[in-house]
Amino acid sequence: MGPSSLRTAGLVEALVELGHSVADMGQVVPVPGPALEHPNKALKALPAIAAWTAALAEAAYQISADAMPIFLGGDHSMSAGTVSGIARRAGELGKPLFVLWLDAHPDFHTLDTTTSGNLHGVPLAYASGLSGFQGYFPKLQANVSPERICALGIRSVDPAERVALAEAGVTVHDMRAIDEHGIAPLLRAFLERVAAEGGMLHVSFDVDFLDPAIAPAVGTTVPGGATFREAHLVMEMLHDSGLVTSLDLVELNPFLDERGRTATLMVDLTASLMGRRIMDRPTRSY
Ligand code: HAR
Ligand code: MN
Ligand code: MN
Ligand code: MN
Repeated sequence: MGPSSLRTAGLVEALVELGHSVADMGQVVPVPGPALEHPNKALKALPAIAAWTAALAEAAYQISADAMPIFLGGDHSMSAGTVSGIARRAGELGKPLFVLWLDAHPDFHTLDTTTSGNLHGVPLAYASGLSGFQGYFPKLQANVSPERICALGIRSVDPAERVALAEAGVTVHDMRAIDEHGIAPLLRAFLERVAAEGGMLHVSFDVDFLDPAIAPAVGTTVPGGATFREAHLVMEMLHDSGLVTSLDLVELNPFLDERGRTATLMVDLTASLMGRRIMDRPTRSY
């Protein structure tokens, strides 16, 4: 339902109004695989997520040949597919891939360490090439180097994730760092690294990056998230950088929304990333 709600909130129209040519590719169709037994009995919907990962990785690889894909979700487990597919494309182009992970959570569990068994908690670890996915998720054709990942807005981390993030060398800017330094210098330093290496940049935007007061339509709200202005500033800086080559919009659950305000905000934030300026923003009542 998340993609439908982003469409209804006018995502395509907003991008067209900014002068972009947009093709709505519709729904990716996963091909279900066999049932999979895993020693971690908590894992939920493992065969379905593995099938989605394969289908989305292929779609991401194909579409990124000549367009900037925007992947609409849906559960954040979808980024196992999108990021790995984009990593394959980057490898073929000989460019380093960077990932900006905008989220309350780092989603850095392996199949062995997740205790909730919710596979939206694992995509970044899978796409980073961490072990423990072999035989269950599709074999990775390319991964993102963890030192090229910046997780921004983090405020809910499980103990196993904390250890794995440090070992892998992921840059984590939690909300305390944002409070203390401001979000702009943290993002700017990362963007300078991407530019210096001539990299591609995938942005994975989980709705729960935002404060629940402005974005209630997500199943895993965590207090103390990014404000309206922090989020728009991130998007505006990303636009000005000219570095973003692919985007995920994930975890939107319209059943939890209030009069579509979260969907509308996600569309407006995407418009900022794609070039809309404050002075051109439509008048809205919030
Ligand atoms: N770390 C917790 C778990 O694995 C919570 C994960 C929540 N993740 C998302 N996406 N909603 O960020 O269960
Ligand atoms: Mn989810
Ligand atoms: Mn997430
Ligand atoms: Mn999250």
